[in-house]
Amino acid sequence: MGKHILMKLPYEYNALEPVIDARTVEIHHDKHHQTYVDNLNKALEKYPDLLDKPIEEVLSDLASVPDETVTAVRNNGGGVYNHNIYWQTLTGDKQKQKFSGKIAEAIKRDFESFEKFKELLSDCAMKRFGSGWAWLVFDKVSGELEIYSTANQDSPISQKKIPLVAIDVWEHSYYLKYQNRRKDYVEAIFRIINWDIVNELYEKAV
Ligand code: MN3
Repeated sequence: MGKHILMKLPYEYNALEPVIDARTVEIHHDKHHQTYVDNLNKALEKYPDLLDKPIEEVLSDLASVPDETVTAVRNNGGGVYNHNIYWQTLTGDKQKQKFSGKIAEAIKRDFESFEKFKELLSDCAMKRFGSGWAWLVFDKVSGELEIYSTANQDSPISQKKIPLVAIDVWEHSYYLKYQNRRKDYVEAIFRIINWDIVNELYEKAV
């Protein structure tokens, strides 16, 4: 496999407007996400065996990563993988924003309703102090959906959970447009979730 490369955005920079402005998408993807890729490659340059593995495999087994580089891999590998999920599960396409499929049934089963789910995930995103992520994940052990947050770039995949919806609450994901109003960004992001893809991820996970 060799070096990690930055995933291509599945849409134009302006595709998520007005929820997320083009400039934010451009900087977030081309600069922030790219930096995680570069630093991950640096962190693994002395470990060709690890560099050859898909990042989700490395993150799923951080115990196999040498001590001297594990923090850099956790932070930058998480940064690469978490953003891959983030871009992939957002869309400007109205058709794909329809809450439907097996995932919709499962959300209603585990959280009562879409409104309740939204309330719980928003609340989780608001309570994450500082930088981090709020997630909807599938927990392989319990067989249920779960909402929780991680600090920094820690990834659910390192905790045996499969990420389905990702809300990046680092300020770089919203500051240009929303400044300090994380709540407005979180409220708006529910309008651009790509339920088609989230459903696919869910069906693959169960
Ligand atoms: Mn980010």
